[in-house]
Amino acid sequence: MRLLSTFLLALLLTACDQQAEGFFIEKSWIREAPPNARALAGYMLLNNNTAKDVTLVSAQSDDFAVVQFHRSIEEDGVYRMQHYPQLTVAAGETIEFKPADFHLMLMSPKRALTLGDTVTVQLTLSDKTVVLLNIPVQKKAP
Ligand SMILES: [Cu+2]
Repeated sequence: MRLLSTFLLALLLTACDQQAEGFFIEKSWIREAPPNARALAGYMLLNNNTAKDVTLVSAQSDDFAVVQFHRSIEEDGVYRMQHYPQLTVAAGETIEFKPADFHLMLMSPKRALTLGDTVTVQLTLSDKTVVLLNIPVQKKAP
């Protein structure tokens, strides 16, 4: 029994290792906004478990006119948003997009998006790799 448990644990660890390899994005969500909102915010966790920096050079979606990388910065109690034309996730690092911090700024929606809808966002990396995300519209983080 002990041997079996060890074996299962080893299998489990192997599975986790495989899942954690490379560059991957998880926990993505778009915050639900009123129907007349001119912009929505998207959040996610970018994991770079590779030995090389990964740079995002663009984002786009058929559901929005423009998608940008932004970061909310507080200065003297006032939040403003900084636009990042591109964003680098250093080797071995993670960047968390979360409220009041980095976010995907999804501007000028082309359709009304409500709770439970899914938005496809295409991220392009500097090496031309395209990452497709299907991001759910939710009230809060998954
Ligand atoms: Cu923004």
